[in-house]
Amino acid sequence: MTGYEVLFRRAESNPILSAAQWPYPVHSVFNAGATLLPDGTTLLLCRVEDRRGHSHLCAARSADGVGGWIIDSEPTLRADPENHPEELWGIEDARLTFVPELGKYAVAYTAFGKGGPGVSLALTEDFVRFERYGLVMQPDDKDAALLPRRVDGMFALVHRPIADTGAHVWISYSPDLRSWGGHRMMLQARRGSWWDANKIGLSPPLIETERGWLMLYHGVRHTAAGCLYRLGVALFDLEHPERLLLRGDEWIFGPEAPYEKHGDVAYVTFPCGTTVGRDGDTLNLYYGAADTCIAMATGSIREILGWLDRHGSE
Ligand code: BMA
Repeated sequence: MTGYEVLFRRAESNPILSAAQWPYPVHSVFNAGATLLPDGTTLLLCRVEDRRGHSHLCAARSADGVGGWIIDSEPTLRADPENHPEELWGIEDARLTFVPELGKYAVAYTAFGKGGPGVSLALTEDFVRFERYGLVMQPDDKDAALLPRRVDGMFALVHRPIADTGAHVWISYSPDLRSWGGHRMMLQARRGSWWDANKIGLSPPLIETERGWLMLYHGVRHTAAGCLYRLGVALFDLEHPERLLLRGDEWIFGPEAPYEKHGDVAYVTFPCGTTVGRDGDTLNLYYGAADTCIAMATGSIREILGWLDRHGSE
């Protein structure tokens, strides 16, 4: 009990996925992208780390999004360093967006190679075969997700480049998913003692609501003991997504449970995906816990927007 409003309730069966369940030897599973398939199945595209320290992506499917996971018997999407040298040290942290115009899912992921982490894009219809677009944002850049539809005729990608001034969230536009421009800063890391000072990044893909694009973002607090990864919320204009409408002052979710406080990287809650329930309001949040396992928490879009009205400013 902290006295603060609870916006996300953890699943009782947390962590819902961990290395022990994997059909082949893996070290850890975390930071999963999420989507709903046409038949209502929840698909998580999990980051799986092996004992070399390299990551690949592996799909897990569940009828109710909580249990009964059926995990691909081998890696679903592997790094391909021969054709994509930027993937030499693995691929990480997928964000999934279904794009109705294309009838395909866009997978935005971190490609890790000698130049540092960069943003790569792939399209898939079935999570079996993938059409790779390669690196679309040069290093150092990560935490990217495509918007589900064009804005003013252009595809839009939210991402997080690192600059001398800090790590802020940007948006870029493209007519064809290959050439990117129109770069605009969307959300700036705060300064000083704020929970989201100096380094922030997009967490799951933006969620389209009647009131705007809802962004859940992570703030990284650097402390003498290490980093704290927590979640905040902001709202952006539907037709001008670089235009900030409201930003919450406090974080709304952070490491509290034992599996979030203990693991390879302690005190990390790192969501890369959400699914929305049939009621159009229930938000299932899938997050990596302590870079070790995958957990889930449930909230309400309406409640988050209500909280933002009370705790948000421009
Ligand atoms: C970030 C990313 C995530 C990771 C987090 C905590 O920079 O690399 O993949 O979960 O750090 O270690």
